[in-house]
Amino acid sequence: MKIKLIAASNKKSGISNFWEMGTFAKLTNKRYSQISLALPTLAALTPSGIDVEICDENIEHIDFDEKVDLVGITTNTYTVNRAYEIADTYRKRNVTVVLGGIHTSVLPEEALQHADSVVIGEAEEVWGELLNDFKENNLKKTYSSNSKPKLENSPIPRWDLVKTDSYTYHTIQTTRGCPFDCDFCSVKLFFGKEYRYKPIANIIKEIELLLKIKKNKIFFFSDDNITANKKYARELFEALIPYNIHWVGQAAVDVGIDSELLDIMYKSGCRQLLLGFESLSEKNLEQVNKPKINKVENYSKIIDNIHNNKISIIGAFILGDDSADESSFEKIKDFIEDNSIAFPQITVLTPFPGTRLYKRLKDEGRILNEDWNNYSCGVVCFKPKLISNEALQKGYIWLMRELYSYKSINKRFGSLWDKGILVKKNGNKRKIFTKNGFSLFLKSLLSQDWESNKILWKGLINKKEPSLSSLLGTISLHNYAKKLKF
Ligand code: B12
Ligand code: SF4
Repeated sequence: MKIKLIAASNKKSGISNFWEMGTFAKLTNKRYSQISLALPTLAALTPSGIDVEICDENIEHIDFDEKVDLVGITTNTYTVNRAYEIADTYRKRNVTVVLGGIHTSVLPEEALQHADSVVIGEAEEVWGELLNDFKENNLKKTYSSNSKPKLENSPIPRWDLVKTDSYTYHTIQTTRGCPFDCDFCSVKLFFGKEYRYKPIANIIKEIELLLKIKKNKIFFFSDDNITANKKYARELFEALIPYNIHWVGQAAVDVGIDSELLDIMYKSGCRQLLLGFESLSEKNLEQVNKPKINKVENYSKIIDNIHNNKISIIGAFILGDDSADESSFEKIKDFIEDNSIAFPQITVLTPFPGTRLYKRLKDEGRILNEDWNNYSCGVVCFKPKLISNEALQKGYIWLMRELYSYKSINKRFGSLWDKGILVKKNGNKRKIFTKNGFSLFLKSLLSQDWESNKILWKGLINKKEPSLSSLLGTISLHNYAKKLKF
């Protein structure tokens, strides 16, 4: 029996979003940032004796003519339309299709219009049963486990089947679940409140394996909140120290109050943290149920503390909450610049199906658009409360242009550079970018507006310099890159 596990391409879903990090991958001479962990995880759960193949449409074409018995496709909301197209193509060829992942778990009825079977929730406890049923020609429409799988016995993902050379990051998941319960988040809904851990010894084995496959690659910890349990986090970070890796991870902002933990994080190789600031309005943080961890009055102190530990920040802010008005965009811009947040991750509030946010907006008749291709966090799909949807869309584009203008980047990076956050403690330059990567990276940041994005992509693909003069400000990127001595 042969199984093919597929991730649908973002681009073919109509998404061109900086936060897919495709441009970043180009800068590191890779084709994409990282593989969807679902694929090597499912491959590892597949009993030996079954032939498994992994195909990520973000880095390769799908060979629909290849002979396979079963196709499994992973889904997020923003790629699900393309996943359905792939599923339909296979089914026309009489290949059995199984769908799984965060989107189809919430909308299995929608998914069943395109699949023979849908796995609802995590696959660990049902994938084996599904394969058995398939062999016996007795496939059920849906599979779901009664409990959240324990991660103690999780097999190491099948990295031998992944084309790791095509990705910027080695990706690892150490925990699942989140003790918090934010209104807009799919994670809590899917992985649950109980925080589950992989044993640290297993994570270390996985790191050793990945380092054998490729040294000097940055690690991306795909945990939603890697420091939710400080004791576990500390143990994990201490165990990482001897491996001399660099890593990027995601945490709640409360990580910034614990200087001792930040120090171990730096020593363990943490160089960048994605933090969900979400909003500068206490009222809104309360409405989205995030007031316990996010205290706006502490934000600047937290940021300084993290910077003092030589860790840079990807700061996530959401536009369009119920307290957002015309003045919100400028306030966020000023805050980000004043606090030197290197990589602002600005998103439009997006009512992902299944979340409390979706239900509330649906009940209030405020959902404007349910074409899942638009659920990329850059398109307004709902009616905001205090401003029009057009004003929100315009405000988003304005803010992205401002923050990724040369002037703003220069201000933020210049200040980080002066504080020494862009260098290692021992004085060496960070090796995150390839030699000419940094200037390309800045260009990609500058291309955040939708029109010039197209020009930039064309320019990169043809390896020609696109004209960015309207965006560059006074000093050229070349000079900027030189200042950074790459
Ligand atoms: C790593 C990551 C990324 C990476 C990309 C990884 C990739 N190649 O897909 C990056 C950083 C690029 C990224 C970007 C974005 N992301 Co993201 N990301 C994640 C994150 C943190 C981890 C994913 C992961 O590795 N999970 C671990 C695996 C093992 O879990 P899993 O995929 O759910 O798989 C299990 C089950 O679902 C099931 N399963 C899954 N697929 C299948 C298939 C079959 C056949 C079967 C049987 C079972 C099955 O089995 C698996 C094992 O139990 C998740 C949050 C999370 N915890 O999952 C968000 C998440 C997927 N991202 C999300 C979002 C919104 C985005 C952005 C839009 C954010 C933005 N600011 O722009 C962008 C999208 C850009 C783009 N166009 O791609 C949302 C998606 C919500 C939704 N409903 O779709 C999530 C859930 C985060 C959240 N807070 O809600 N992301
Ligand atoms: S803290 Fe992060 S992962 Fe947890 S529920 Fe809130 S947004 Fe989701």
